Amino acid sequence: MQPNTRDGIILRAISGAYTVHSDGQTVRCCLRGNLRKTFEYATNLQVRRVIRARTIFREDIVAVGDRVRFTETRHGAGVIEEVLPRTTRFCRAGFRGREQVLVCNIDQVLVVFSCADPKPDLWKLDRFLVAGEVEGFTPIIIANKADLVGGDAVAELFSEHAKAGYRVIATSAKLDLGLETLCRTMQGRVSAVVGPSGVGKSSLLNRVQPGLDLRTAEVGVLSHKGRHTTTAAHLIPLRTGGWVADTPGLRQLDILDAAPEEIADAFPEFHTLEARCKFDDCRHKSEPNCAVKDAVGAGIISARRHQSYLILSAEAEVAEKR
Ligand SMILES: Nc1nc2c(ncn2[C@@H]2O[C@H](COP(=O)(O)OP(=O)(O)OP(=O)(O)O)[C@@H](O)[C@H]2O)c(=O)[nH]1
Ligand SMILES: [Mg+2]
Ligand SMILES: [Zn+2]
Repeated sequence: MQPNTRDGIILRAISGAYTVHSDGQTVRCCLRGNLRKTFEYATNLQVRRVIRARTIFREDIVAVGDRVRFTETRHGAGVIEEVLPRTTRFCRAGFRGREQVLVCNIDQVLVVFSCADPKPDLWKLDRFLVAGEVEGFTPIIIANKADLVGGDAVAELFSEHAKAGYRVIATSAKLDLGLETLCRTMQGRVSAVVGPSGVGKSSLLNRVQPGLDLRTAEVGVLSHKGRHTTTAAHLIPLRTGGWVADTPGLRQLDILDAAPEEIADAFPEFHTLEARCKFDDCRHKSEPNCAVKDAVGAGIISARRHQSYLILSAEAEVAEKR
């Protein structure tokens, strides 16, 4: 490593300008030009000679959460020289179906939905959970705005998901409910906070870490929809240790289609049953002696979750043929 080269973590990445956190300090960085290129080298020569260079037209060569190596050019400014390999990621569907890394190198995904205002759309919640599961996470559900409905109603709203094995934490950013549990869950870990717009993601983080002053806005009076107040993902160092990424509210279209074979694996309540289906490649649709469908019939698996699985599988099959 060169003497003035340092390691850091990307807090923000906006149109080619990167905020890097290193040793408690933030440094504004740009990207070394050759990181935007792929090179082909001559194979028949002893010296390494570039025979072709291509520019990569991808926005996320560097994404929030990336570990990078940079050179400080002057105080508070630098150039990113190297992006270290990513371990995990959470993506959104980008322009023309291409995926965009929203945040990477995370340990856990917290999916925030509100109990009311906007009313929770459980079908959409399933999409978020599948998006997390296909990246290898078991998301934790944060049921925010619990103050608007009361304790029993919160449990009732998310009961299917609790039964499927998901951990559900009820919170209220308004009345400071469940915030200690949320803090403990985030402590020492790298978390991505995702969910639709207006559910209170930024509000929760403002309560968890006073002084953050993240922008928040009321949901539309008539539409009951969020206003997409947070516009870009960014990573925040937590005083209690760990990091958390606030992200923009995702619409249904922003959530990536999973591959058809990934969908069943993304429904944890199917896992132990699948081995008991008659056919090894059972899709739990119309096959005879399907243990998953039997469990639906017996009320062990929620019929709505099974329906959600069928919808997402059908969509994945269509997407794969495109
Ligand atoms: N009653 C109630 N209102 C809340 C709670 N949490 C957030 N809100 C309100 O919900 C609105 C939306 O909150 P935000 O924090 O901006 O929501 P967000 O999820 O960050 O939204 P985007 O940035 O658009 O994705 C604001 O008016 C908040 O005051 C809560 O626990 N209870
Ligand atoms: Mg926000
Ligand atoms: Zn089956």
